[in-house]
Amino acid sequence: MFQRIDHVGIACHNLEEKIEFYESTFGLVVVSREVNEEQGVKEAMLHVADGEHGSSYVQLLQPLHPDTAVGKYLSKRGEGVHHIGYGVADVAKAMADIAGKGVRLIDERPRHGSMGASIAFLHPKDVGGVLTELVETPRQ
Ligand code: V0V
Ligand code: CO
Repeated sequence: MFQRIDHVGIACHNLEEKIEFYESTFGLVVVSREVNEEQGVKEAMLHVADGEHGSSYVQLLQPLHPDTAVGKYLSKRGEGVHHIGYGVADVAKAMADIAGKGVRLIDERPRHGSMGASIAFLHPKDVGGVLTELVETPRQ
């Protein structure tokens, strides 16, 4: 069902500082920056690797407001890994298949994600405490 790890989402207080850290420490390169009002985040994608089934990234996330998914996470748990995004060929099909196995979907329909992707989240309480995102990248 999963083709690759598309990205690891990391919550932070200061996006610019974290980008600078990842660039200078690991040599990663920012390939996209977006504000996503619906998700309540300002985010940057840093390219890690390319593979047969697509690319993988680190996604740095700064909340737009305290009362957002990432804002609440930061106040409860502090900075760190927030979610894992898996690449899928067909997000709607993956959502239906996974829901059929009894895992709660946070999203009833796919949402707009970074770099034109269609995304959907699975509830962390049904995935062993891991917020899990399905990512369908746009066709080239
Ligand atoms: C919350 N919980 C988590 C969690 N966030 N557990 C693991 N990982 C996380 N990231 C736990 C939290 O500790 C609570 O457990 C429980 O879930 C309820 O949390 P809450 O603080 O009361 O918050 P809720 O219920 O209002 O919201 C939690 C959910 C929310 C997961 C439903 O964060 C959500 O809808 N997330 C999906 C959207 C999102 O994260 N967007 C930002 C990334 P206890 O304390 O009760 O045990 S946007 C993105 O990735 C984009 C755009 C992209 O990739 O392109
Ligand atoms: Co994400």
